[in-house]
Amino acid sequence: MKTFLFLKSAIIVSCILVIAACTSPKTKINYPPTDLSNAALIPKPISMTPTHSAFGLDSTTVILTSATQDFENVGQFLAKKLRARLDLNLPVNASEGEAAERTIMIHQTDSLNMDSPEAYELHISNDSVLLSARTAAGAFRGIQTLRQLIPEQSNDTLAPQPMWLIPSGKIEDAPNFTYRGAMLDVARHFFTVEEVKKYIDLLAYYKYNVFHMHLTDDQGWRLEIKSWPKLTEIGAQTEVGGGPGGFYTQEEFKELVAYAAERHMQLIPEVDMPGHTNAACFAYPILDGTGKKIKNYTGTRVGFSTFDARKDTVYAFLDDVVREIAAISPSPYFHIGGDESHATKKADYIYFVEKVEEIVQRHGKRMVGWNEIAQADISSSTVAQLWNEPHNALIAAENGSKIILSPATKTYLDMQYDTRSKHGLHWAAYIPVDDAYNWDPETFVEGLPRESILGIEAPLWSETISNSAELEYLAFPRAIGYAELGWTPSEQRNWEDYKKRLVRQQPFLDSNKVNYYRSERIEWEAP
Ligand code: TNX
Repeated sequence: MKTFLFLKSAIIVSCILVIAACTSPKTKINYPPTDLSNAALIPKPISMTPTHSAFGLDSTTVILTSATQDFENVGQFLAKKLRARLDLNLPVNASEGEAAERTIMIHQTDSLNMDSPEAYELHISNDSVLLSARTAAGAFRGIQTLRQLIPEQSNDTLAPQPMWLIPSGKIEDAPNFTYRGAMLDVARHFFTVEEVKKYIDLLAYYKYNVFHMHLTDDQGWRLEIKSWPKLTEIGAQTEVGGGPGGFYTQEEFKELVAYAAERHMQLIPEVDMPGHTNAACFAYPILDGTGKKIKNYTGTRVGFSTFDARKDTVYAFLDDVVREIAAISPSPYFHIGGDESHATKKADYIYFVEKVEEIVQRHGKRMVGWNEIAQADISSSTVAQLWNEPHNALIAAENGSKIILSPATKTYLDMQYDTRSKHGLHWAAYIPVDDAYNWDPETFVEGLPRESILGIEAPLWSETISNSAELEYLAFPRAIGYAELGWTPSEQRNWEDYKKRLVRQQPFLDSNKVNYYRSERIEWEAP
């Protein structure tokens, strides 16, 4: 019986392949469904070996996984996405699965050619898809590749039910950088839990593994701190332009952490200090170091607020804040901001950063800070995030610290595309879609050794945006390019080739109602 079913499915797939090759294209460009090397994968995998046939994904397909819960969860995630997109209800690890004629097997193995924990291999043949990975994170990255390989249209010609042809062959893949992040500023404007989740989910599709939340700034404090309730009772009620603001309860924050973790992304919380602290000082004036009367702030200036770096109460406060957040944040990192503290004396700034590093470490976390923190005597486990000062990144690297690359002129998602952009700023640069892609993180900072680079991150500051549509206008399609800069080695990146693959993200972006910017430098197909 099993052999018969197998033969039947092989015959159906072969007939469909012949018909697919002969029928006239429904869309402008027809990509042969069986040529893996034509697949529009972003980020581009390290190696692809086509075998010029296809796996027919249909309602008889079953998903099987290694027995551990984390691998089973990856299978469930795939099933959930296929249900939503294709209306296919594929069972995961159902008992009758063993006898199925078409299987997607997600399997743990220690013998892969590449040693990154996020490495995976995909072997796609006529009757099976075998996804092998060392860890569930690797399997999860492989699942994204598989999702991207499923064509928009099913071939309904001969099979009794719709069938999606996935090109056969072998993919071996692993990331170039271990850290591939995106940051969202929820302080200048508040974004709801649902809006944040939507962004995280889109980033996961492109294999991001870090989501950094800029939780506090002059205009608002966005996370409940139980021991200092006025931070949100008072400090969360404002935002740029005078809107109502908002904050996340600790339960909601945990929900976001779990949502990211389900996508094998860590969520890094940032509490910006000693500058960018007007909202905190407005809630608790005792923290203030400017000596001025504090009012709430809904403008967009920077560099006017500071904690009092010489006051014990400030460190008692920070100990509570870091303790409460560390308790609900599984990420090994805690981001202390540290940027643009123009209202803090230099000696006070250095003293402050060193004291806060101790607090962060006492609560079991590694500190991350914007490049200014390299002025202090930071420990080598601390990470510096470059945004504007290569010399400070070099100092930090010499000291043994790892560097996250977020140069404002290349990676700032809040920079406008061009002079006609509806949202965004342009103090660092205009960043059109090709400029965002055409640079090399490994050589960007002269003299910075490759081994000092942890990875790249694209920050999205929210002075000019306040909802998902505006966020997506700035983030997409540029964030898709940063995904490839973080994952694919530079020798394998090429703008002309990338541009063609980017156009083919359109169905995914449209079906997910992503308000991407239709840059004229990309030949989008008519909607
Ligand atoms: C600089 S970059 C800032 C932010 C602003 C951003 C606007 C950095 C560490 N600080 O406070 O929102 O420019 O582009």
